[in-house]
Amino acid sequence: MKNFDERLAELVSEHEELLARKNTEIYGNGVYERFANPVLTAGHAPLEWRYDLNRGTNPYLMERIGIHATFNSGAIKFNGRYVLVARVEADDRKSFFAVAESPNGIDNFRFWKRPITMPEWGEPATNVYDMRLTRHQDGWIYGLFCVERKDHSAENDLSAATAACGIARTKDLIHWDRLPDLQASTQQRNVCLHPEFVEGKYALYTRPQDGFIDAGKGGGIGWALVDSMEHAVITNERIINLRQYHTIKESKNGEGPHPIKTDRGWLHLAHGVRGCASGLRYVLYMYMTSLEDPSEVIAEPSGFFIAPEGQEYIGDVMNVTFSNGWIEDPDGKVFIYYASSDTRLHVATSTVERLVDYCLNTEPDGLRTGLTVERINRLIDLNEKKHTL
Ligand code: M1P
Repeated sequence: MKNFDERLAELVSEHEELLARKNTEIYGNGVYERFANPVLTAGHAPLEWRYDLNRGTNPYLMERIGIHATFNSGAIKFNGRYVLVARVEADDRKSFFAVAESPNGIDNFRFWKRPITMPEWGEPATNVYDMRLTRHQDGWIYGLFCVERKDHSAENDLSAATAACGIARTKDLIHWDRLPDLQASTQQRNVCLHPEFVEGKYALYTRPQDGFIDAGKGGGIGWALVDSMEHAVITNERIINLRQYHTIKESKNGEGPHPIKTDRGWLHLAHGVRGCASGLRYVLYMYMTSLEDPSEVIAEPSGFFIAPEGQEYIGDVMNVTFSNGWIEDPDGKVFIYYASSDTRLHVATSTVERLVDYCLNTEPDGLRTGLTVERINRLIDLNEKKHTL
């Protein structure tokens, strides 16, 4: 075994090499580009979070706190930097939030010194995760996230839990004011705050669910207007983006980050889930809503936008792509942060113009195989005409 000093020097240099690693574009399908390396991995967690670096108390330089995943991250441009609020998960299965920033959005992400100390509200959470960040018209940056607690009505079922939407707000991403959890008649996960007031109220994308895992009767992505974020109560909720049989969102779906405003409508990124022999498969899809009424769907391309590829299939929870963060630059470039298999975070890049083209010019799901073949034939006909021109 190497001595303390040799091992420490090696750890520090390997860590720095990982953090400084350049990312390169590897694939483009016209809609977006994918990159060679994940932007955040468990290995990005600072050594000070994991090791007691003191020779006297840790002579073997053992890892004292294991971090095994950094994934589903909220994202925001903050002080000119690309900033993520990542879900970091320790080996004990508890996830927490931590801020990482990069100068260019595609590599060199580094965590801030300490994870976020999120104040508790009500019964302390067993787990918190998947923060959606919204810089709201009211001047605050809001973080909405899932709060998991033990389901006390089922004491003998050790996996029974409840999901609620936690709400906090900040100006600096360090100090957070915790507000009361969203009051709703169902469990809620994947709740996201729209950035503008609608009819003078705060607008929420919701995901009502019957149980902790099952969306059940909860038919899809919901929409609710609330008077205040200091006491957010859902009194009226309607489903605006439905789950449907034999689609990529047959079992569940959920809003990703808050939508991006364009001159053709609001661009939405969401995840869809279906069941198959290997379990649940999570993919990303897009849809657009109207500028006049952000709850009215005006376009939804068929199928998935991003699905796991290669190493992305493998991880703590297999066959999952999930996103709760993207950043739009002033020049229209979009950085889409998506996680794979609840293990690591990647980036894909596109532009507002291309994403609008994708949404408005990709046909919706015809919901039966014959229509898919018809669509392909129409495209072949179009291409034949082009060759005879
Ligand atoms: O494990 C896949 C995802 O499962 C949940 O998403 P949903 O509520 O739509 O099922 C979340 O726990 C998410 O964090 C996780 O990535």
